[in-house]
Amino acid sequence: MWGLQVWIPGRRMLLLQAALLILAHSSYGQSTMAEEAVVLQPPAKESCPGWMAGIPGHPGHNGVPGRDGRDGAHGEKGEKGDPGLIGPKGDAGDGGVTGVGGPRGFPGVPGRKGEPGESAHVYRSAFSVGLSNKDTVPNVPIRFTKIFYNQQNHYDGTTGKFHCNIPGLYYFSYHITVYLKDVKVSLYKKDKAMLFTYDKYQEMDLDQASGSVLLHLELGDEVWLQVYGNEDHNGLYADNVNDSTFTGFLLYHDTN
Ligand SMILES: *[C@@H]1O[C@H](CO)[C@@H](O)[C@H](O)[C@H]1NC(C)=O
Ligand SMILES: [Ca+2]
Repeated sequence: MWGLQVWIPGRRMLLLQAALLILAHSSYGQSTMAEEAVVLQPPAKESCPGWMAGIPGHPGHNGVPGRDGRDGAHGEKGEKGDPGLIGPKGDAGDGGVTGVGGPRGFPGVPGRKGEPGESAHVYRSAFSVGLSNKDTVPNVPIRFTKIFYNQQNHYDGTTGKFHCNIPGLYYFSYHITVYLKDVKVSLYKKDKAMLFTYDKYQEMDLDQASGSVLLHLELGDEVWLQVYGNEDHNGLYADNVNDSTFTGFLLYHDTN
């Protein structure tokens, strides 16, 4: 084509190029067909000139998997791992041996004065009384109206009886001046004579009769002095300078 390229003025040159282009294209197509035929042919065999190409066979089946290989050699020792979690708390250990006693400490500061206790007042019971006149009546409680001590008022001057407000052990005593007549006197507890005292009066004289006793009293028990017998044994006497007294007090209160 390039060899035919000569100078042709104007429109004629274009027409000639188109014709040549068509001719070249058809020639190329024939050449391609010839090449495909050649590819299908197996290599030529010199000894068998009349041999013809057959149909290609199918691909073979996959083979059976091979056996496992031998174990590999041991690898290198790995790096040390991270520390594990903290375990649970262990059991308490046995008690230690008692240590040696320490030195004596310094004396402490004295404490404050305590409040007054109530018991000291509650457990008080005492009386001491005397005759105010010599006109005592027999067979009834003797009324001692001369008061030496009767802070708790457990002795009743109007009845002549001591009234137990605190159960416990009590001490009682009496000192009687005897004048003009004999004296028979008893100490009573709950309407029962517990203690007896007798003094025989001597004429133109002045006698004393006395007695003392410990008695356990329950709450509400009453104790008093009383003349037993008749008017002949009613020689109790008292004046400004000769007393007849009756005394009692709590020795121990019950603790139960
Ligand atoms: C009482 O005692 C006094 C002595 O202190 C005596 O003088 C007086 O006579 C006594 N009373 C009686 C009634 O004896
Ligand atoms: Ca006597």
